Amino acid sequence: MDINLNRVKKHIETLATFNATPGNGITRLSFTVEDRMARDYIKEEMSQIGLKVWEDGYSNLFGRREGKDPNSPVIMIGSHYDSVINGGPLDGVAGLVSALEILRVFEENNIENYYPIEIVAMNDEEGVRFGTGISNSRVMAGLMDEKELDNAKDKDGISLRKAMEEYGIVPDINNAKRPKGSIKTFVELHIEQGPILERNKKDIGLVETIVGLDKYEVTFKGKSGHAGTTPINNRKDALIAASEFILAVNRIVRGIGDGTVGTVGELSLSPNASNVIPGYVKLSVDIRSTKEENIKGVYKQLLKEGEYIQDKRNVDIELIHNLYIPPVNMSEENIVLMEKISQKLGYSYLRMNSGAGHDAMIMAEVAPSNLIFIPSKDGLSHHPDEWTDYEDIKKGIDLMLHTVIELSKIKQGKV
Ligand code: HGY
Ligand code: MN
Ligand code: MN
Repeated sequence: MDINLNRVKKHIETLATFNATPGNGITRLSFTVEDRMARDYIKEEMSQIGLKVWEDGYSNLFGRREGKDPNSPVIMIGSHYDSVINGGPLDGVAGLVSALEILRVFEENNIENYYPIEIVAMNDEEGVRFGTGISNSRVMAGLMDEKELDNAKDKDGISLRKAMEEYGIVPDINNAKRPKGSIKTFVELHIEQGPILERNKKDIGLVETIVGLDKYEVTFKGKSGHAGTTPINNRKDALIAASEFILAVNRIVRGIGDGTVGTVGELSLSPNASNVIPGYVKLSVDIRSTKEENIKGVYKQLLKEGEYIQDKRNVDIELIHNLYIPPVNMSEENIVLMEKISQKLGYSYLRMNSGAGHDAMIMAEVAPSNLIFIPSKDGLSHHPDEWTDYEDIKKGIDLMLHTVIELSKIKQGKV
């Protein structure tokens, strides 16, 4: 029952070619031509494995291996294949190609599964294009409001709904919502995107908690004006106010401590001319912590800081919440199972938390969910040099294969 690493390599290398920035990392944003090319490739592979292939009302792509009991809840495996801008070839893709390989091995070895097994390929986990993210799993969990389809817009003002329609999908998020109890468990293999496994020389990370995530955008409305003739103490300089706010994010997060992190990753200003005082700035704030009170604490302090800077700089400041997901625990029962299997396979493992957000944190709302981490070289991710050695990917797939075999068996005595 061997994993075919050449197949896995081929998938990873081929998917990397569906890329808007060849030569500068991977850029494959949601509902773009690169997304379409990757999706067609994944569909083809699913059909070749003999899976039933379909898309739901939100464009989630599924490949189903029927179970002995087709009406029982499904074991769902998979990940996302969209990327950040100039990212790496494995974020999300490693989990998706692992799922494809696992069902290929099931097929080749005619492994029996009582519960149906579904691969899900998701294309809007990162949220880079529309600013929210993990939307595929939020729709399945019934956690996406219809309004988001029209409110979420990309930098050209194209709404999520319009982009989906141009992509060939008439969105129907009710159709995509999975009935309670219809998913038995969700398991996702993912690169760690951090240095812990490599530093501790461990093969596998068994995630216990995924950090909570708070994403908001902040706008600064000042007044543009002539850079030469406007006296320095008579300005409403939006960029000065934004700069003080950005430093405050870092100071407040450090003050909260406890592993809390905060990032301002996006910033746009207008009119963006060297001889004009910036009249408008918009920036993103991304706060993460394993403790909800830390995330809320940062938000509370930033609201106060915004009021202070607003008065001091005479610039209107507004914080607009885009997305909030509380910290979530993975299934302990499945972690214990994976510990046993790792021991049997002779793979070293570490229980750990995830500082990155994943679809598994949403799927945990509807079913026991788990994340299997594999090491990231130099802990690097969201970067062109993101990498995991194929031997390490193989160990992760091996663990996941045996875990899915166990999970898809009917428990003795239960029919
Ligand atoms: O942002 C994250 O944590 C994930 O990579 N989307
Ligand atoms: Mn990811
Ligand atoms: Mn990512």
